[in-house]
Amino acid sequence: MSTTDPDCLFCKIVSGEVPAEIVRDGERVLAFRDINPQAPTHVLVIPREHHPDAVSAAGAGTGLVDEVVREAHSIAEDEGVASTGYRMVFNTGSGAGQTVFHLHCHLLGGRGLEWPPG
Ligand code: IU
Repeated sequence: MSTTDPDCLFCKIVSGEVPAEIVRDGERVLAFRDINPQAPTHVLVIPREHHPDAVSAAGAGTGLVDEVVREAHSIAEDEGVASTGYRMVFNTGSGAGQTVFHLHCHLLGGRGLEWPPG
């Protein structure tokens, strides 16, 4: 299976073809600030490999979802939002608002987060 998709926006961020404000540049995982932030901290954590969503990556048994979650928590600590609470969101499917079909975890924090979400 190919680990990149030439038409995928986040694969282009991984390759450097599309610019992003990188906050973590790991061996298997990359994190960058969302260009349309919904909270003072809004970081997207993605695997370098292309997987359309969290479920397909988990099904592949790569451990990447674990790694993404651990990285998001570590970034939350660095951003100073871990102690007050933060949200991780994996929009899955277009009906849930997924627009980029490359697994990504939205890390949101730094403001009050309501429940239920919109
Ligand atoms: P979604 O869960 O697939 O809707 O999230 C995609 C996110 O990617 C969304 O919050 C966009 O603002 C964000 N994004 C980005 O950070 N950089 C880009 O170049 C583009 C979208 I296009």
